[in-house]
Amino acid sequence: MAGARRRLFFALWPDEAVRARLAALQAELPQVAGRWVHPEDLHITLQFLGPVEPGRQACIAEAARAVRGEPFELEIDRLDFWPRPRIAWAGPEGVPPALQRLVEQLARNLERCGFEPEKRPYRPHVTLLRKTTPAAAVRLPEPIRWPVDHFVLVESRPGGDPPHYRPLEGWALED
Ligand code: 2AM
Repeated sequence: MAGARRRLFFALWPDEAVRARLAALQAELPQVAGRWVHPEDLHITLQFLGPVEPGRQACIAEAARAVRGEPFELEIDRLDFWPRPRIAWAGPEGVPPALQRLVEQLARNLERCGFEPEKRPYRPHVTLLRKTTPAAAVRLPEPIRWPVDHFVLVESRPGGDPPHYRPLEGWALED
């Protein structure tokens, strides 16, 4: 039997301290309308894979294992809104070079498993609120420092009660 497909994506997963600060930011958001992302679901997507057949998962794990990365720090200093997905998000003003290299390596390695690389420029962000109303961007007075030393493969299980995302496996970023 083929088995069920799982909806997967690669992500940066915050530690408890960073998660608490991101959740505190949700509480301070000026937008009131919308659907909050559950604090345990807060993350930064590296690459979205979509529904994946069980037979492709070994290739995906190998693509992650082959990444040669390095630890880096993210400075979450911007709160912004995108009108088309209608989300409020927090993220870094720019993309740290080590993060850009990580995303590019992962995309290149995943091509061997049949995943098309994303054509749009990579915009790291933590979605805080969905289906929300327009709001102006603000710079956070106290940026959130997020030390990144690993990345994870996450399963998305929409429907039912949150949390919807579950990390399945992680890989260290080593010097
Ligand atoms: P979002 O937070 O900006 O909505 C799991 O669904 C994660 O993958 C979310 O972080 C979501 O981004 C992202 N995602 C969902 N569908 C996507 C798609 N088609 N392309 C790229 N990223 C997607």
